[in-house]
Amino acid sequence: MIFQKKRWVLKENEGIQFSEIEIHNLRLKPQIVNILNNRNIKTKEQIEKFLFPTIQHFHDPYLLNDMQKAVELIIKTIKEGNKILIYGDYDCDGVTSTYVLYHNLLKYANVSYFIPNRFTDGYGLNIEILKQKLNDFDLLITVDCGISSINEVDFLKSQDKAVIITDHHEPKGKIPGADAVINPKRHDSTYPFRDLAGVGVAFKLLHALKLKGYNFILSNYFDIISIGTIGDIMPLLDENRIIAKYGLKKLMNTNNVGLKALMEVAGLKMKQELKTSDISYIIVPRLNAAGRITDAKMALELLLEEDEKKALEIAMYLDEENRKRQQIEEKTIREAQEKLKLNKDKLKKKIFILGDKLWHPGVVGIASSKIAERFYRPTILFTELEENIAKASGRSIKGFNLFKALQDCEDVLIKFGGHEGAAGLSFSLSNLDEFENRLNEIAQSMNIFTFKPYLEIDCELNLNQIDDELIDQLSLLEPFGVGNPEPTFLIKNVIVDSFRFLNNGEKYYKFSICNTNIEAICFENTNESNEFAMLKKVDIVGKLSKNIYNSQRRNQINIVDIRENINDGCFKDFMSNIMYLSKCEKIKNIEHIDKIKWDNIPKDKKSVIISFYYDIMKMWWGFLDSKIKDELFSFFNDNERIIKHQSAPSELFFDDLLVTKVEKLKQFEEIVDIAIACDMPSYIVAKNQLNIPVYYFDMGIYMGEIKLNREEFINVYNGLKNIGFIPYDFSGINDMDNNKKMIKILIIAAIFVEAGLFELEFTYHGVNQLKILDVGKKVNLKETCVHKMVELILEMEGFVRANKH
Ligand SMILES: [Mn+2]
Repeated sequence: MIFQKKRWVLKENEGIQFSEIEIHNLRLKPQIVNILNNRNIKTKEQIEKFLFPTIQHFHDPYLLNDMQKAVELIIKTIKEGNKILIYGDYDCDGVTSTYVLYHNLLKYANVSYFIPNRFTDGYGLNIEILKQKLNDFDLLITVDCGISSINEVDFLKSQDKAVIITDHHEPKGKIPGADAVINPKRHDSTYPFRDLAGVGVAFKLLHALKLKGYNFILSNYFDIISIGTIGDIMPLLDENRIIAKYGLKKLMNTNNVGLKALMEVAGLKMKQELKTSDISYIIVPRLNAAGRITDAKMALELLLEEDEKKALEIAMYLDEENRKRQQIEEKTIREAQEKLKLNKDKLKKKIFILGDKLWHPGVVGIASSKIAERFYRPTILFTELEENIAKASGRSIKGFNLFKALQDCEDVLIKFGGHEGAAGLSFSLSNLDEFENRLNEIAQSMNIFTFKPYLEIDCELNLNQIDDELIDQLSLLEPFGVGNPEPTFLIKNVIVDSFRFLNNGEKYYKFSICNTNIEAICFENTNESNEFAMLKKVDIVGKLSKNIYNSQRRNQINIVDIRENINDGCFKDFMSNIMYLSKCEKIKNIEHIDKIKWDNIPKDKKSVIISFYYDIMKMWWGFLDSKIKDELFSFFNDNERIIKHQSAPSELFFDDLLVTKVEKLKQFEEIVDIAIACDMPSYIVAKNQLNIPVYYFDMGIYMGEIKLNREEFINVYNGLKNIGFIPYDFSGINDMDNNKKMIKILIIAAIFVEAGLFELEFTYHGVNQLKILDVGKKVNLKETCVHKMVELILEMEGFVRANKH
């Protein structure tokens, strides 16, 4: 059975019926209105602003604190012919910020720039550098840095320098004593939007100057500004959405010679249309590469270069640096994963902190983001540049504010800074354990679901609601990115037609959807190819797009997650469980069943929970409010443990695993400490398979209440033979409880199958007879393995129940 990989969370709009809204002569479909509503875009005015952003929607730059002071100071400096130094940063945001401010001021001012070297100068203002450059400037303007440089600014003031800080990093209490501090995240800020990138703040400063009469053609820079904004993973909302929308358009025919060269080298030149992902996965890594490996100045030089031939050379150099970066990064990720696998204790932690002397400080940031994504854990990777000092970079998951957590650990850190989702820090290695414990304590106090990967779904659709108009209207929500993800839809009860794998090595797949012109395609690797190839009916979470081939349009669902429709798969698994069980050996010493209660389950141990009946009961009792689910999960929820189903990937980082297809049990032996069987069949399987402690947890689910009797065998046999179908509420079985009835029917049917009497199909409603087989001789059903195993289970359960108290 194919299970979903993540928890599916449908954004709820309970009871709200969305109707069409007409804007700009366009009748917006109710699903679009629903999605916008989910994203807090509710009124007609908000919707119009969102779908049709224009530069008129930019906020007044003078709403930023200190903007007036900063502008006056710059005008004064220019008038007096004094020198300006722009102090930037080595990442993409820092480089683009520096470029945009420098390139515009160049027309009016005596201006120079400085991009620090990540390895020799470090992030932010550096006093040694400032000392060296004292004669080169009268006014220093920071971009994308400076908000924590209190001492450095004090030093500059003591040297009679004017200082303007422009930054977007979180201020830590006191802000520097500069002449002006422009940062939308200032605690006293009343600016309507706080998520500008460093380059966005630099743009606001230029905008403010423009309003004072400087002739900057800022629309020419939207491509560069959008690159910095997307590169710094800022949410594409409000002003950032305007920047990204115009930036992507501008990028198609940029006037920047260097950028043009870079796009050519990276293979973007041929594209008909550019997406946010082209910026984040193709352009940004190349602009960042030099700063990660050697020196970011080359990235800035590329943007400043006006000669096509030279620009191409720099672009090729950056492309090569990017390749090097990729190799170093992949090696780091591999090694970090090795460390996790070798250290089970680390693996069980909510927060990962890993380090290695040999790791490259330029890639620990991206490597940590990959580990965070793969394991769904906030991750900090560090390297050791100076003796005993860890230089680290961390990335978080949604809902865990890394910056705040670091703030709570401030006393064991040397330096830290950043945002909710990403941070840079350094600490003494002697504080490593203390730091790790403190961070994990913070994590332990949080809701367990914070650490459980989930998939947010915008809206549920019927297949017949997927049409050209809906897909075309969706494109109005672009550009997608952080803060405005591409909408995902839940589509249930999809009948799979002509399933095929697309290539051999990587198991991408594709199928048509029965009775529609829609195709579903998945670019995620799947390991369980056999199970996939047999898919019949599925529920899908996916994104919608159109595919035009030979001027023929076909609508497409890009699968994000998929599960086999519970109706079919669980019967298959239950039958395979019974068959598997019947081949297990008897347990010799049944007097020694190790019973365990929830209270006694060791909290520091990772466990595998085995439930023979789970899926089938879940189906029968309903998917969400099943009794068994509540019981099974109550302990784990109460104790903030996390359960993951056997079929989801990266089981390594879950505290507890749930296995319902018992033949798969063995493969988890390596990564868990104990096994907890929730029923007797599971106990027998676990005892047969595992070399770790196996406990029996009595959930009160007994096969013993399902006493098989001769009359019922005959009733089922005759039903299958004469009518060809046995419904699960079959009156030929005397039990009142429908669950027990169903399990009884399934077991009897399994015995018939083993005895070779019928070919059967197990469906949602009951058992279907496909073929009556000719056995030729009288069979003794009691001699079948299934029957013997049932007898054994009854015996063992009887023993357990007799000794219950
Ligand atoms: Mn930045």
